[in-house]
Amino acid sequence: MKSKRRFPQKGIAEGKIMARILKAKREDNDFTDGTVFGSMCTSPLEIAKKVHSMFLESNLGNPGLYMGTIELEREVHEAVASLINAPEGYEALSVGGATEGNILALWRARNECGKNKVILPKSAHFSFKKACDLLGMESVEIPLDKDHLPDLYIMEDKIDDDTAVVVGIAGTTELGLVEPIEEIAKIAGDIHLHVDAAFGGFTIPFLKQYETLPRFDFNISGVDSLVLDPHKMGLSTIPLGLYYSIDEHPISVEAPYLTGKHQKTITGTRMSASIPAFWSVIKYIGFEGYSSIVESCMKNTRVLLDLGKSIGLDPIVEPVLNIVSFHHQDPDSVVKKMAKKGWNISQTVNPRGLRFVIMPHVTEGSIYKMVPALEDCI
Ligand code: 0PR
Repeated sequence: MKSKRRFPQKGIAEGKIMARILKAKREDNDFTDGTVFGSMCTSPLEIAKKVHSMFLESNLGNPGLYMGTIELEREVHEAVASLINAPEGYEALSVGGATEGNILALWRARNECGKNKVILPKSAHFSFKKACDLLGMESVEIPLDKDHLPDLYIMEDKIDDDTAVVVGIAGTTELGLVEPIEEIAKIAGDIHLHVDAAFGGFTIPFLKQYETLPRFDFNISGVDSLVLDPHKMGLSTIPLGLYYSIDEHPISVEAPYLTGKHQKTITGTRMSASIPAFWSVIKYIGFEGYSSIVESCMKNTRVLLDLGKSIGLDPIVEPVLNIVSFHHQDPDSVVKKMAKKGWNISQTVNPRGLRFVIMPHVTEGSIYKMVPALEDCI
């Protein structure tokens, strides 16, 4: 049988290539029309895109060749450390996103104590399933209470001598809830406590009512590691997650022929352009810029909450962060119908419902346009 040769034999003109590339680009969502309500990522700030494109060759897997990027990384780590109250002697690693950060946290916790159990609220992101499978760890699922927060009595009961790590979430994927990390820390005692702040890490610190929200970061004694994602509410380019630990961890692999000599992240050659990009975002808008963007997302969240109620939808919880989810028995069909009308929304599983992430690209105007379509589909 003649083999199908898909690999181009001869080069073609740039014009032809760009025509195909532009077609593909047009077929992608680019967030500008405000139709995407199902994404935790958004359009990075223009300055981030510009800077990102200047660092395409940087590879912090071999840091000695990229001293400029390394310095910006150090400054990013320091700035974010102060945002999340990381203690003196902390260790920070730039990773590909919270999935890699969560895997790293479980890997380190397991190797530190030689134990195998992961205490995981039912609300945890599916990246922990990947982590447990990869690491051969056993997850013990903690059910949620009537407020959709982990049942702390059951959590306390399930923690035993084989427990390696307890997980708490600051900004749950489905409902945007901030779990009671302080109480979880008390229950966890000396056991490694890892906080997944992928979404909440760049939202909670900027909220006006920050002081009244449950604390989630290294301010709480007992938090050992934490991840947060610049490529979500950090408003920067994909891919970038930040992993923090209260101290330097000995786990590393020798990389004798590279300039760094050791690697601590899971990936070897790794994204690096996102670091200068994120550096430029935090310098460009600062704490005040983030606060006003987050507050505007919260205002729009309340707009959708009220409009949703006005068409008969029942919110699963009162939103704490910029995610609104409404009860619905058949979210799958609504998601499909909405997609046909050009709206991307998402769904929750626990409990079943419709989920809307109110990122900065979602405007009040786009909410007012989307809701009539939603009313037709529910
Ligand atoms: N932890 C939490 C709490 C999360 O919400 C997510 C991702 C992760 C960890 C994993 O983060 P990475 O995917 O960055 O490694 N939550 C979103 C989700 O899976 C990610 C997402 C982003 C989905 C953009 C869709 C999208 O268009 O739902």
